Order: sequence, then C-alpha cells, then structure tokens
Amino acid sequence: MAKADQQSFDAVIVGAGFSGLYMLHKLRQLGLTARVYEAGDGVGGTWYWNRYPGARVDVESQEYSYSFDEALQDEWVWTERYSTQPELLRYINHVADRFDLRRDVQLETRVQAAKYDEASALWTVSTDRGEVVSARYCIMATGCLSVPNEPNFPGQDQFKGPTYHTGRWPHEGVDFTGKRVAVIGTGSSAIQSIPQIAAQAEQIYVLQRTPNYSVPAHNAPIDPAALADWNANRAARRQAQRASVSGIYAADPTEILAMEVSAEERQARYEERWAKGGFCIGATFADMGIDKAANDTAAAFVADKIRSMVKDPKVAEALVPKDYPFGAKRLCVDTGYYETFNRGNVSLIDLNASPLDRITAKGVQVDGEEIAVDAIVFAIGFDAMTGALSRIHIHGKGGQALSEVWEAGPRSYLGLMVAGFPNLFTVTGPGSPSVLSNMLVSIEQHVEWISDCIGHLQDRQLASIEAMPDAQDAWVDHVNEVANMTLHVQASSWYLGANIPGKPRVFMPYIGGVGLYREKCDDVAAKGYEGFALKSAATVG
Ligand code: FAD
Ligand code: N01
Repeated sequence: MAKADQQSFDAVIVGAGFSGLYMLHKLRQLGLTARVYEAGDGVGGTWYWNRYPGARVDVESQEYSYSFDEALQDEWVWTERYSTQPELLRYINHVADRFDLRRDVQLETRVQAAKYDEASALWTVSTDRGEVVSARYCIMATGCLSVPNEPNFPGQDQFKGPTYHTGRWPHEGVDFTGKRVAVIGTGSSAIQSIPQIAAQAEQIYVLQRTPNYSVPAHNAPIDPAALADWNANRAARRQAQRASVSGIYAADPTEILAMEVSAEERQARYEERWAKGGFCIGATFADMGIDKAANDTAAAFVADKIRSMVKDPKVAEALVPKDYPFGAKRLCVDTGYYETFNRGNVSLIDLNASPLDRITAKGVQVDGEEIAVDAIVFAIGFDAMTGALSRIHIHGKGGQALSEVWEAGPRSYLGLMVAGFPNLFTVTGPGSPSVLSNMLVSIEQHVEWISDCIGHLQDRQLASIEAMPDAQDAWVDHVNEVANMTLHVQASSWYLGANIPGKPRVFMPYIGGVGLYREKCDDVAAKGYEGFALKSAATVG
C-alpha cells in the first residue's frame, strides 16, 4: 500500500532511450503524470552508452528515426546514409528538448525494485537514491541490449593495462596510437570498431570465437536525391515499414525463391544487393530464412566474397562462418572489416584452433603462448532482452518474482505484458519482434499500443489490466512454433541466450514479422483487449 507522504505518478517509466522518451511524450498527451528514471547521466540509451570507435546505426538513417511527428521529420536532416553514434545522440537530445521531455526525466538514478500492491492496484518503485514512489502503471523501457555481458576470463584482474567494454565506452574516447590492442569478440560492435582501432593502433589482435557474416554498408554522405525521394514518398514508405517483416523499407523483400531461379540469376541477384549494401541482401529470396538449401546459396556467396577480399587464404578461411546458417545470428554491416585483415598490423586469432587460456598481467595467453598487449577491448555483447529486467527486483501479484516466473526463460503475452504482473508493460520485450526488426518501428508500435491501452483504462476508470495465463501460453506456443519453422534456431546466438553461461535457451524475439505482429496487437485491442483481464477499482485485489 502506498504511504500517504509517498510521491505518486500515474506512471513510472524506466529508461530514457528512444522507448522511454516517446512513452513519456505519449503519456503526457493523455494528460497523465509520469516520471522517467534513467541510470545514465544523459538520455539516449544505446546511443548514450555505446561510444566505441565506428559505432553507427546499420539501418539507413531516415528509416531509423521517429515517424510520429511530421515537423520533427521535416526539420532533422541526417548527414550520412548510416548515422554515427554522436549524430544519433544529438538527434535524441534534440527530441528531448523539442518536446520538453527533460523536466520529467531523472538521470543517474537506477530503479532497483518494483512491487505490485493488489489492494490498491499500484506499483511501488524504489531507486538506488533511496526514493520510493508509487504509480498506477510501470513501463519498462529498459532496453534489449543495455546490460553488457560482463567479462569473466581467468586472470583478467591481473592485467596491468586498461580494459574497455564496447557497451560502456569512455565518454572522452580512447587513443590507441602506438598501442598493442587485443579485441575479444567478433560481433557487430567488434566488426564496426576493429577497422578503426586497426587504423590507429600499432598492432591489433582479433580474438574470434565464432566468425560472423558481415555485408558492406557502403556508407556515404547522405545522397540528396535519395533523401528528396524519401521525403517525397515519406508517408507511403513509413506505412510500408510498418506493414513489412523487418520494419526496413530498404530491405526490399521479394517473393522469389532461391532454388527456383538459375545459378546465374541467383548470383546476379546477390551481387546486385551486395552492391547496394546493408540488410537488403538478407531479403534477396523469400526462402533464405527457412530452407537450408536456399540459405546455403547465400552463405556460399558471402564466403566467396570474404575469400576475394582477404588476401591470406588461411585468414580468409578462418573468417568464413561454417557451422550456422546465413542470417541466423544477427547480420553485421561493416565498413572495411574484411579488408582490415590485409593490414600488416592485424592478426586474427581463431580461438577454436588456439583457445584463450587466460588473461595475464601483460596480455592474453592463447594456446600456451603469451601475447603482450597494452589494452584489451571486450566486444563480448550483452545479456540481451531479459538482462535489464532480471536486474530489477520485480514482484507481481502474490509477491511472485519475475525472475522466478522467468526462470526457464521469458514468457509474455505479445511481448507486452506478463500474467501475474498487472499494469506492468515491457517495450520491445521478449515475445515481440523487437531486436529482429528496425527497432524504431517496433518501439513506436509498442509505445502507441501501450498508450492506447492506458487511455482505454483511464477513459473507463478501470484500475488494472493483466495478461491471462491461457492467452500467454498460446502466445508463447506461437512464438516458439514460428521460430522453429526458421533456421534462426540453428545458431548459438544471443537471440537464444546462448552467449550467457547458464541462461535458459529460449528463442526470445517473435519472428513472425512486424506487420503481422502489429495486426495481431491491433486485433487484440479492437476486441476489447482479448486475452487480458481488465478490472475496475471495485474488483481489484
Ligand atoms: P535503450 O536504448 O537500451 O535504453 C534503455 C535505457 O534504460 C538505458 O539507457 C539504460 O541505462 C536504462 N535502464 C535500464 N535498466 C535501468 C534501471 N534499472 N534503472 C534506470 N535505467 C535503466 N537497432 C536497430 O534497429 N538498428 C540499429 O542499427 C541498431 N544498432 C545498434 C547498435 C548498438 C551498438 C546497440 C547496442 C544496439 C543497436 N540497436 C539497433 C538496438 C538498439 O538498442 C535499439 O535500436 C534502441 O536504441 C533501443 O532503445 P530503447 O530505448 O528501447 O533501449
Ligand atoms: O555483441 P555480440 P555485439 N570468449 O553478442 C564473443 C546490436 N549492435 O555487442 O559468437 C570469446 O553480437 C561472441 O562470440 P560467440 C546488434 O543487434 C548493432 O557485437 O558467442 N568470445 C561474439 O563474437 C548486435 O547483434 C550494431 O561465439 C566471446 C562477440 O563476443 C547486438 O547489438 C553494432 C566470449 C559478441 O558479439 C550485440 O552486438 C553493435 C567469450 N567468453 C551492436 N563471449 C550495428 O551495427 C562473447 N564472445 C548497428
């Protein structure tokens, strides 16, 4: 029960990235009071924390931006095809100022616990500053990739030099001039940063556990003609994003099947998309994600590209992914990644052939041999999708802990709510398209669905909404069924929690596509929030 002197809001929002800020804006439009808590000392989430060299978006800039406000879209002009982290951070700060959001955002404050009181249908939220506030609604905009995977290598504490995690890069930057650097990991963050670090450092050692598929970005200053074309057709393109599978207009999916065309035509189609750059190659054929034979043609195409770009055949072979389908781990989009291995100051260490024994005072010991380095970069990713939620003590009805309810993996209804946790919403939570999509499209859809839902409750003076266990079970079954139809489940990826030792292996995002998913969410709302229990103040408790 909320104490009489306790500060209260209609809603508490946790996180001030793209999700949390838009959520605040939408709740204000409903006339509600809200407080946003953000652990960082600035807004921007991902783009506040990830400041490693080369950090940039890999969905084209105008697509990876808010669509909810026409004037905002008119006034903000991106400078590059794929914006850099500093430009994205400027954009989100502009949004915060433009919509006067900062006055309800409390920075440098970590939410530690959220507890639901059944009698009052209120959440009590407590922070690391000792504040305790109550709210009708608690919205977790905590991010899917906001909790770094903590390095846990034997001997790491003995290392005398500096270490960096790509997900927590120092704000003042790092100068690697004249330094020997080890980079552990070869995911998107590593693939973006390695070419930049290699250009600066004296020597760089890339420690690779699993090679990734990467395709060229062909980044460039924004093409004025392309921008004019986007703006002239913006409304239709935004609509197409929302109705698509990936939320990316430029993905340009086709209905053509890879095995239905000749080998020459297949090659020509892959070449065309390779030349365009970015994610569109992943949508060259409609069956690439479900038919192994079709997928093998894409894998072989990219493998040949790698072999053509990397001069040393042994290094090239080590960089070619061999044991999982193309696109089953998140595709990387790079600027000069493979060519970097032709530099004299870059060494690839294949940890499968030469395991990383330990970190020593002077460097890394690989297969019994010590390699001296001055600095280590951990590009080892995140405790994805559930990491931020599992670090908050969330207790729902009957005092049950979310961490216990999700012990065997996350379960939710539509990735929006969890049975037993009334009035608690997750933005881009597990069970929604989320990280499999252009996140801006998914964020806007979730925030708008949640604010419509809250508006519905407010209009009818209802006290709570809660996912029904049966609806949740059916949704989880559907999420699993669709995932199991794809090749995605054949890779040990972070989508499955495979990167975190001990994490349950559950394919977390919904792979049915953002358009279909939106229809399902809209349909649920149109049917009076089918699968949810809505209660009036008289019946809660
Ligand atoms: P975040 O931006 O992660 O924000 C969540 C915020 O919540 C963080 O600031 C965090 O500090 C805060 N928080 C978490 N827990 C607490 C707590 N307990 N108390 C207080 N605050 C808390 N997506 C794409 O679609 N395209 C891309 O090209 C792309 N590039 C990416 C590049 C990188 C390096 C990374 C890491 C991710 C990328 N993503 C990309 C995914 C990206 O996370 C989303 O696009 C988007 O920025 C997520 O916004 P968000 O607000 O949901 O979460
Ligand atoms: O993290 P990752 P990331 N010993 O998990 C390796 C988004 N993003 O930060 O594959 C040795 O992908 C691990 O190896 P393995 C995007 O959604 C986008 O790079 O687990 N190695 C892997 O190589 C992306 O997918 C952009 O075998 C270890 C690497 O570390 C997501 O964020 C840029 C290890 C981690 O790769 C995460 O990307 C950046 C260990 N103990 C991020 N533990 C854009 O381009 C892990 N690894 C827009």
